[in-house]
Amino acid sequence: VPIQKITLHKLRMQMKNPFQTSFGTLQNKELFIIEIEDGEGNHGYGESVAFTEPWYTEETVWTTEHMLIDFLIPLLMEKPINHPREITERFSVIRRNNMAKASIEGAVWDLYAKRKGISLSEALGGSQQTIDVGISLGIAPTTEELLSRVQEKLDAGYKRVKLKIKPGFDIEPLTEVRKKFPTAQLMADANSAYTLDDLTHLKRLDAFNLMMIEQPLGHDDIVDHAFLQQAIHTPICLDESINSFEDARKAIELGSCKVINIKIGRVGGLTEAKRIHDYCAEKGITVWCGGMLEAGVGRAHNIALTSLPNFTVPGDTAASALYWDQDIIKPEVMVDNGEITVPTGRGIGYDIDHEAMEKFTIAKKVFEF
Ligand code: OSB
Ligand code: MG
Repeated sequence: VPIQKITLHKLRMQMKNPFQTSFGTLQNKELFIIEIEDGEGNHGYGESVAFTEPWYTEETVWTTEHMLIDFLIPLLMEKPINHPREITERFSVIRRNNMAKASIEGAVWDLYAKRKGISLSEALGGSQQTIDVGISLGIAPTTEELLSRVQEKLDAGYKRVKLKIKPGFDIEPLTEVRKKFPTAQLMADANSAYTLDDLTHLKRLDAFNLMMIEQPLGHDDIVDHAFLQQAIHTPICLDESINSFEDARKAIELGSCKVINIKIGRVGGLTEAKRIHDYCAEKGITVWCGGMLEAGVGRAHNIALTSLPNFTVPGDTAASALYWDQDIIKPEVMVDNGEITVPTGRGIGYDIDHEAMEKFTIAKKVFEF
């Protein structure tokens, strides 16, 4: 894969609705679109997913920029690569910084697929032509407000509703939502808001017939989660705790979860994400694709990944219009009756809306080779 030019487009985009989790509220998103050109007219695109503050993982927009400029771009350019799957190993001399790694790895995968004239889905080995879509709802100001948001999303066809919970916003909203929607596919995500001291409290969540509870305990824990999984019936899904294939293998071996939320950025790229997917298929562990409130390029990568056969549970990658007044891809991501049609065009299968991208760009850096 020849690389002649790399452009880092730094964007600032305002979210349509502030997104509240157990650790804070997100209103503005800053991100990098990484554009890689082969000098033969092909452009590959990747998106960075770290937030401006390190509350989800330790990475930020700033550390992403530092890693890309000072380490990852020089490493990528050190010697040629024949296939994007070689990048994971090339980058392994850099500890962690998975979101920075994934942002540029994704751009190379897109470029690779475009050069071959195939879709990113096909390049990854995807087999699903349509994927099921769920929605992640932030913590709402009131239970009434939450109920109306759930109603709206179920009416729109979303196949699964995930509610963000935290101590003080859990039993009551879950009781009300379950009462009003007795058969809805429902789950909860705590983003590490509890500890084993809350064991009795967490056992009460079994009453709500949830598909799973996501990351109830420590962001870096797999031991306490294994204990908790023994004590509750609701399947545990790990998000923050799984940052690599090795993390997944160990969590599965310990019995820390029955489900894994795979995020491309969190695990360091598409190659590692696929490896976890394949391993989970072998071990009978359910996987689904999480979201990081992405703009269109990141959304497109999630869709391509989700086309792999073991993504059997609706993911968090919803329609562009739920997040943005204007997205940076054409067409934007559309959800029809709770499904997204996996694009069949070259690479990510969506065109960049250059005008929109320019509008949101706050800085740009170009590297020519
Ligand atoms: O824990 O999955 C999470 C958003 C930001 C940070 C972490 C998470 C989330 C979501 C929303 O749940 C995912 C999305 O809609 O893109
Ligand atoms: Mg989560």
